[in-house]
Amino acid sequence: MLLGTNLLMAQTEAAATTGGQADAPQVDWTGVAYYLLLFFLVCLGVAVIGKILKIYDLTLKIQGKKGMKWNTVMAVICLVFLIAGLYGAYWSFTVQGSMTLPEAASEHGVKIDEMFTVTTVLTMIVFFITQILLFTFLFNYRHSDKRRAHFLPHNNTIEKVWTIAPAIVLTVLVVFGFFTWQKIMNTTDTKGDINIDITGHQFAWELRYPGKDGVLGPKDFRMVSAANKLGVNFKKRSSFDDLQVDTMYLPVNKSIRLNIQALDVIHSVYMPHFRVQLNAVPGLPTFFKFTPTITTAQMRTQLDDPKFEYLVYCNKICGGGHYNMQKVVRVVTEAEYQAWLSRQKPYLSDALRKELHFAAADQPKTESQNRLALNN
Ligand SMILES: [Cu+2]
Repeated sequence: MLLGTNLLMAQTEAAATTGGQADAPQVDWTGVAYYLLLFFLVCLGVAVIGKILKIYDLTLKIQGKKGMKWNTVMAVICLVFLIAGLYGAYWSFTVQGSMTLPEAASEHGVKIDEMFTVTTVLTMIVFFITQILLFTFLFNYRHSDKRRAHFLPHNNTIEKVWTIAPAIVLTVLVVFGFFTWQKIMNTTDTKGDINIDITGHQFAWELRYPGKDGVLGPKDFRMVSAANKLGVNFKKRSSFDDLQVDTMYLPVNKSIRLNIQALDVIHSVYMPHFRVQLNAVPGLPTFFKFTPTITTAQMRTQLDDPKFEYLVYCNKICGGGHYNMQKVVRVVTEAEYQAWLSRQKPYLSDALRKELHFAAADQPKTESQNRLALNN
């Protein structure tokens, strides 16, 4: 299921960037089956070796000799497990680690990455210390006839240490996270340089930009119709020049305020490169402010990938076509942004004009022309 979703995501990504070329990657099911078979084969091998050792042990006992030292066998297996596990951790860091996101392309993203790095480093230190101690203790203190176990019913010092140490570390992490979140969601300055409306519905994002007045017209859910998908209220003049756009263009180093809404179910605005994610909940307008710092062109050279695009995804499984909810986000210079903006079409389309009887002003003119024509 997960592999299937990844495949579809990859396909749409490829379609979005290359214009739907038929060279979409495919899941290598023979590969999955191969590794599954290999796993069962290894299990079978271990079981066979175990049985052989058991038979060897029994023959030794029949011959009146001392049996095998099973505790030593288990202790060695523990050591092997430790080394294989540590190598596995190293492998996943180098292989999966190289698949992580590139440098954060927004101001607050750097702070989020710092937090993530600190948490990862701390948990990794604890992981390596505890795993090494656990398995070497199992090996060192395996059963021996020469040694007697020491019974320790209770020790207050140990109890204090393993309660207080994690409590301090977790408090530091939580407080660090709290202050970072406060900085990101700073609500004293709620206005961005540019206000953008992003509305989720099954299964797409709709984008609305303010026109020349820089103000987005208000919306009213009772005005939602086929032509007025977002329910923009055209009783207000600020709605008239609003623009309907397909790609989210953002000027670099400008603060962007995303007004997030949903029309049907819960969606989630997800822009991983900018470290942005916030739910889009029907009836609960929210917003997220961020400042993009790296243009698409700069990121393309940084990653050495001429086809790279920032994307906005939906990060809630909102229905059957959820994977398809994505749009290209392009971070450009101010001049490029203005040039692009001047080419965008108004939200108030001809169909919408007709529906709202906006053509009323033109209508009599045409009628009178018709009459004139008839008279002639
Ligand atoms: Cu969605």
